[in-house]
Amino acid sequence: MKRNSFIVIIIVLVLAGLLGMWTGKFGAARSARAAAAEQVYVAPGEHDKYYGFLSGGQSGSVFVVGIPSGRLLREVPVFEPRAAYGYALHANDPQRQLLDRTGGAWGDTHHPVLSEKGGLYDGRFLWVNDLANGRLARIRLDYFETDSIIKIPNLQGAHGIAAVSPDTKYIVVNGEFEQPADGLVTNPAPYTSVVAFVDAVSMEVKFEVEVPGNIDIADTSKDGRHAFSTIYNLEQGRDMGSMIQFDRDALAAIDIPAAEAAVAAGKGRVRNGVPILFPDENPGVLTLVPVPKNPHGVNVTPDGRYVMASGKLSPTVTIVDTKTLKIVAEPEVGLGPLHTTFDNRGNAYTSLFLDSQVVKWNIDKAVSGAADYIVDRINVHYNIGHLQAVGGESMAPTGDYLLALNKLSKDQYLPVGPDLPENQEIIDISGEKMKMLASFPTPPEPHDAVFCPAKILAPKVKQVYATAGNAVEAGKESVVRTGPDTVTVRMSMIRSAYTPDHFEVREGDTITFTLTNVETIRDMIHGFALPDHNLHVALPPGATKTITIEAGKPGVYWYYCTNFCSALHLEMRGRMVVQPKDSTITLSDWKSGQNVTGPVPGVPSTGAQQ
Ligand code: RUQ
Ligand code: CUA
Ligand code: CA
Repeated sequence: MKRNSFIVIIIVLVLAGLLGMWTGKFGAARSARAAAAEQVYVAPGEHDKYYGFLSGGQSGSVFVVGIPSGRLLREVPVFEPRAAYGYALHANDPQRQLLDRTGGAWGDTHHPVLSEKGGLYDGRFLWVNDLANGRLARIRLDYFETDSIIKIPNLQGAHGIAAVSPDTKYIVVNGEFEQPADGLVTNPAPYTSVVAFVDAVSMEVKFEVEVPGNIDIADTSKDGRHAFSTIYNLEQGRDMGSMIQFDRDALAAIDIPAAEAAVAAGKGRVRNGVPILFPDENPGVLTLVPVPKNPHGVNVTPDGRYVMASGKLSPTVTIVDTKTLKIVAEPEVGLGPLHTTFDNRGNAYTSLFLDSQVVKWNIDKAVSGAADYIVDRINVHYNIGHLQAVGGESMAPTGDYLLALNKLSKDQYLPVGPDLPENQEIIDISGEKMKMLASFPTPPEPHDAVFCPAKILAPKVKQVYATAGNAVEAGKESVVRTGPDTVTVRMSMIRSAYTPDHFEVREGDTITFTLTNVETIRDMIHGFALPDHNLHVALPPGATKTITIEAGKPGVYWYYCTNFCSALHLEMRGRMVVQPKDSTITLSDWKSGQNVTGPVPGVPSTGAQQ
């Protein structure tokens, strides 16, 4: 009996011990998860600390996410039509025509770049490139709206872009795909590329500098002196095998004031309206620093002292002094280094594509030759391309969060077909060791990101559109026949009605709409969708849009509001009646209901449907 109870006590004690160990371990794991969750949790009604701008890659857009939550706040359409925003949808839309004229209604956006004042983000503009069609776009951040798109002449494959610090004098755009130096296909000489310097305000290409070989990624020194680019095909090869012959390619440094002086002195050879400077005719404009092998990312430290070229095919990062353009160190960091970003404590973070890691290393230690420059490594999922720490591209990194933009997500999300979402991971870099906090999926395919403090940008964002010169005023709407087969419709939209809510036209007519959302309250959007006319306009409060369409086949077409705006949203619709050409029915005025046209067929010379 005694012995039995002794055994029972032992068993109970052992079980209790095991349970304690198990709950302790589980509890620790759970509290680590809870702590990570806490760091990225933004409670309902609260706001993120930063705006994150992620390029949309082959989506042709820019994704705006909140950091640290990773919540998608907005997609800004740039090079592709987006029905939801009524953006560049209809063939007669000026924005659509601009896209068609400059290269097509799709794009491949890679590098979002923010405007700077004194080396700090000022929240005015964001630029993004279209690699595929050689374009540069600007988004004005008071409206989060694309306001300029240009095609860059004499250049193919607009890849790396950067704002010239500290005051965004130019946006530099690198042409990745080499071309015959004179632009003629008959020229058999080795192909070259150009770096284009685009005026950030006028969006004009001011000049270009020829670079022997190709140019990949861009950054600029913090003092406005140099534009840096990596060259991975110094061999000037025309196939992959010949692009990986040399042990060293180059970091190209363009002296901006020297280039400006040469252009001012008429040294540029003008092609397609842009002066091109050729380095052999303009010594001092271009310096090539030999760096190992097929380098990729190029990044200037926040203090402006160093520019770093990430090795890609070499496990090293090459650190170059921005004043002397001399290599000061070449630390090994891991396999497949692609891009580097920075915190505010003298550390660099390099993405390792092949190792699927972020490596943190100390810049001063690496430069001084100390053996212990590697501080930490963290696994990411998987095959990271860019990485970006908050403020890492400016002179004021914040050292709190880093975003890893991974190329593959494999097992990270529920399968949604053979094609998986891209995986973005938020890492806490505030401590000595990096801490994985959270991940979020995005559509394809963010290449790069940049972050702007909410306290800088949020106050600049407009609540409503400024009234355009051609805006329709409430009470002054009209339907006017301006010619035998042309009609203009000036229409206002407000909860929960269109004015006019019906009008008649004739088959064969061309109709020009001017639509104004006369709401004065932020977020009160009305849509205007017209069935079977490929027409959708979404108008934020105060906005006006003009669009011309063909009347189309005879019929009754209900235009309706696409944004759920009020309890009477479903009732917010109206009729466009298209009478057959040979109909004997007269058209009636939308206001009075009186017949105002002459006998049909034929149209009145004036005055119909005033
Ligand atoms: S670069 S592939 Cu941003 Cu790494 Cu375009
Ligand atoms: Cu207006 Cu729905
Ligand atoms: Ca090479």
